[in-house]
Amino acid sequence: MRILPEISRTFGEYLLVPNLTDEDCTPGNVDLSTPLVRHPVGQESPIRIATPLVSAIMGAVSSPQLAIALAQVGGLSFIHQNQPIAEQAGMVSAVKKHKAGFRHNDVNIEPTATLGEADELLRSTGRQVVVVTDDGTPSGLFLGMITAQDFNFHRHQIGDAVETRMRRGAALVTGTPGMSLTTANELLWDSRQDVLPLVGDDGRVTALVQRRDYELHKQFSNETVDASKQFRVGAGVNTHDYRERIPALVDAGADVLCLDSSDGYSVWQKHVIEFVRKEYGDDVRIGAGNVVDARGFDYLAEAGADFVKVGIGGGSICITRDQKGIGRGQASALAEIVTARDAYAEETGMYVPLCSDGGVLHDSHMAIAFAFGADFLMLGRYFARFTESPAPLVKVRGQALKEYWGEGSARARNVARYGQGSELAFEEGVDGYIPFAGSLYDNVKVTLAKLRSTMVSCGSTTLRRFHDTAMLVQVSQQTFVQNSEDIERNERPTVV
Ligand code: MZP
Repeated sequence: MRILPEISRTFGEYLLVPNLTDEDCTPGNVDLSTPLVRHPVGQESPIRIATPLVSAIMGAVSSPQLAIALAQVGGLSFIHQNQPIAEQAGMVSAVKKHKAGFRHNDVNIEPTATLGEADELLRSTGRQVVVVTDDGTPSGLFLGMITAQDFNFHRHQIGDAVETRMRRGAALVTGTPGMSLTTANELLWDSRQDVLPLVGDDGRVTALVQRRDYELHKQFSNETVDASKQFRVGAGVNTHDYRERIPALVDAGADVLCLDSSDGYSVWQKHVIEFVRKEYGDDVRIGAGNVVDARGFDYLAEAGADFVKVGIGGGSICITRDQKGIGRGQASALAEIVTARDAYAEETGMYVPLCSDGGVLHDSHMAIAFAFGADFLMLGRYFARFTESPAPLVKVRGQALKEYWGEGSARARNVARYGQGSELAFEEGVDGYIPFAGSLYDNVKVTLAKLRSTMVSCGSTTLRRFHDTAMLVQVSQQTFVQNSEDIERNERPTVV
């Protein structure tokens, strides 16, 4: 038996102390891009992502819809593996088949086409666009074209969208199905609604898109979309059926794989990585984990993992620490493994990125994780709250909630990740609710603004420099006590 000399610490126990902010250090200059997979020191990673956030390999989190929304803001999803191989591969190919961005050549609608015809055409292309009409049918009054995601969002927010006539902004734009697309575009434009007509190279109006989606596309498409104009998507794999699952996922177009395990310091993970190298060389990239100390990192890095995932027991739905007594505070685990990663890079010339998985309860924790040296973060609760997650949206006493359940819960029964042999003898996760937060785009935008602002205060415009120069301080036990006492005694101002 050995007792580590340090206390197991989590993100909430630290604060950042600002560094000098100079003229060049502005939010607009902050570059959040990060390497996703291993690369020789001094060279670019073959896969970089513009936004250092990936979605958890969980049934409540990573669906094709969420994967597309996350790719549109520069991040990446890992489609979960707790489902039959064909279904998972189908989800991967659904993301790959989705037309990345808004390429106007995809849908050639004549400006003289009627709204009814435009609607038909857009629907037939399978694009995520719906036309909302007064009476729920394409033949009724035209109110605007919106993405399916937003349609669902409004439905849940204000009840049935059709009945309430979709109050988007102050005024509804009404037209008739016989109205020409050009006129409808002009109407929408004049109404100052958040919708833009998209004009092709030849000056023809070819589609209506949301202003924010268009801006997003312009901002991120280069980073997110590889030469084939498809969005990137990852997929979880396990140590049981990998001989069949991995080829199916590769065929479906998965850009990167990740071993999905609560304890990745095992010979089984090494076997899977060996299988990938033997079958595909470096053409298929695979991350491994989860581990919480340098021994685990070294083992997986040496086995050839393309990135290593850190974290045991820190997930918001996780009860592994109570059930099995296993785990480590996320900050402590990360601190030790970041040192191991940098030592490994120095010794071998190979940089193996670290993914910090779980334990992010507030946006500020993301900044702390990056200050500790994480290359990117895997998030479950954060993404499950959004419109685009596959988790059901429910109303409880008037409050909109999303269901969120752990992979080790009785609901998910993810035996490959949590089982003992072929069964789940006990649960390691809970099945609960989290407040619904709206669209992924709106939330990620605010989160990234916070992160950029923190980095500017700390005098950094890249994640690497942020880590290299960050100064962290531990908060005292008294701070926690005082905070909760203040809240209990109502000594904090309340929002009115
Ligand atoms: P969080 O972002 O909700 O805090 O944590 C998400 C992470 O929790 C996942 O990426 C996964 O590593 C872990 N997880 C998923 N299911 C369970 C469970 O049932 C779990 N215990 O711990």
